[in-house]
Amino acid sequence: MIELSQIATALKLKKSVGIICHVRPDGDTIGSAFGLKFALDLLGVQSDVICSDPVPSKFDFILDGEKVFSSIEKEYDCLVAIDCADVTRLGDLAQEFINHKDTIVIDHHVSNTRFAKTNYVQCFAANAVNVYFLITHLEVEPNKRIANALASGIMTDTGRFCHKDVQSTVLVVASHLIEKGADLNLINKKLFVSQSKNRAKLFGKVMQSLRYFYQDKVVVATVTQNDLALTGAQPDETEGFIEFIMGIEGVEVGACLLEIGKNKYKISLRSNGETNVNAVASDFGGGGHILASGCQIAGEYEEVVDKITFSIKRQLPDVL
Ligand SMILES: [Mn+2]
Repeated sequence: MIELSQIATALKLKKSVGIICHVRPDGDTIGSAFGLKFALDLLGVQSDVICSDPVPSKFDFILDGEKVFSSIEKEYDCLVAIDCADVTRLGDLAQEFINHKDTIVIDHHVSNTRFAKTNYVQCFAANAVNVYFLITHLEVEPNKRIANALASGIMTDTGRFCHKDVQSTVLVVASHLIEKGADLNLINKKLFVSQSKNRAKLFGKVMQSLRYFYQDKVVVATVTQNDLALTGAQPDETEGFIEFIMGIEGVEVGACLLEIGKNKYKISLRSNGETNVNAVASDFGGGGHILASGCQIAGEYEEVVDKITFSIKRQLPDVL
């Protein structure tokens, strides 16, 4: 595999870099992308962050006055895909990425398909850790905005340092980011604690209609278009629902079904440790990590629930 130092050397020679986030952006893709952008700023390399989906306003403090472009509006020397396991994660930007002469992937997903010309994939709990090491090779001292961006990525993908896959290296990096001015208390408030009234209303509604399967080891939460309309909540406000249901006693696997169109569901999957949900997501063309992954399934609601729970059952140890 290519070394991060080689990627750093190549990036330093670019005049302009387009940094691409994945669709339905989360704190790790946005934090990693801006961490890299702010570092390139310090080197005088022009860069833009691009995402084909809208970026929720809760990430504004990471952007620190900068903007996210929704399309590729100019010729970049190089395109870098950040936190994207496969090319479909780039949404509407996928084709332009494939056609570009110089492309780099910086990612941490075990399921990464190596879809760029240069691919760097290292399975730290958050991709922001990979970007931190890349910045080290760029020989840039992280400033406060870099520190906050990368720490936001780490806090997001580690579940605030609590996921099972959090390596000690991740905390060493986080510690260095605190030294450089990362404000974990602020990040926690902005990304995890603050919510709209509508989101609180949706949360209550969804938690009242959980469904249990296979000796209650599997729990399914459902968010319909109707739930969103009734409560006024936005689809991206369902973040955190899956983590909540994983705390229910006896639950081994959780699935959160979000209706994203007629007979079309986006499914988030979590495992408490024994079950490989990356394998479940792979059954439907999705992927991610062993303990956290996602996919999309088209079909009538009951049919989708049946498909996903059956696939989970095949991965569950000791279910009759
Ligand atoms: Mn990530």
